[in-house]
Amino acid sequence: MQVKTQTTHYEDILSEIIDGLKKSPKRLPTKLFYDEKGSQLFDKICELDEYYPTRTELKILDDNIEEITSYFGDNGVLLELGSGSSVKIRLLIDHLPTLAAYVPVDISSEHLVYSAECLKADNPELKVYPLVADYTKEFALPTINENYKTIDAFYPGSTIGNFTPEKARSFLERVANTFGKDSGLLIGVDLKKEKSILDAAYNDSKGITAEFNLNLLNHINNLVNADFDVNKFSHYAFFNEKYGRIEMHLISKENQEVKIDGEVINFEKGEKILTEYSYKYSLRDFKKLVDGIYDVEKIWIDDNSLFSVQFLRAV
Ligand code: AVI
Repeated sequence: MQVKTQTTHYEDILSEIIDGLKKSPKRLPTKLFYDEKGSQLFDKICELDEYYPTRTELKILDDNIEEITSYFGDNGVLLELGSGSSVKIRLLIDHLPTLAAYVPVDISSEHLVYSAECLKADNPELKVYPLVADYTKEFALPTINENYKTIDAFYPGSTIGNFTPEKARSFLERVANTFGKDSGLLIGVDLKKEKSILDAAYNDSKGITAEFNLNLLNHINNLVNADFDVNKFSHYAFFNEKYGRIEMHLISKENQEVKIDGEVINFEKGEKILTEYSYKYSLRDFKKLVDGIYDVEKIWIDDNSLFSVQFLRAV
């Protein structure tokens, strides 16, 4: 199994970090949650009682898998954007008997390679083309040495919610253009709901989400020669009803300065760094978001209307 890597350059990451910290309010790139440790912590989040999205999406997929996979093309390539949970993709693969190739795309190479190898071990016939890439930017499909007729993508977990609506729309536009008219996109979209359920999902009692949020600083220390002291920051997350989004921040516990590749950044006690948005949609708002890019062909939701899985077709 050959792994293709489309690297992001050190200078680009460094300037993304420094530019974000020079903004007011300060912010850091959400994608930097996912080093090896961050990916493991995210896996743990997915198993938490309070974090309903993963198990709800999985149940929707499981309950409707025959119908869902009937929307995929025969002899197709299946691309997974952010190859997180192998459970969900295994479910799809098991119900796509004519699948020509599976292309998992992820920014975290260790996690990607490990999951791809496990999948391959259980499905020796499956053609797997792992691609290490930042799919939030322009990326090229790896060369696929199989005959295939269609390309469909899978974008689970409501990761689309981690973009602002404007950026989500331009991202989906790029995906639709890359894979072409009539390509399908099976996407998980988290729905608006009671604030207490949302607040609890991002402030779990075991503190795993806090650890995940703080680990971003460790990752940056390792990545770009920075000296963040993780103990001097705390986790803060809440549902902002006005904007329909979870906001995750790190709060500086004291006045402090942090050096990043020679550059000094000052923090005041109580100052926040925005690390993540997680937008929640109504079905109507999401349809509006993709209007003119994708047709919404079918929507599946759970009995409590917590989460939706939608099959979109590029127009
Ligand atoms: C990956 N993404 C969809 C998760 C979310 O719910 O926005 C990331 C996450 N952040 C905190 N908990 C989970």
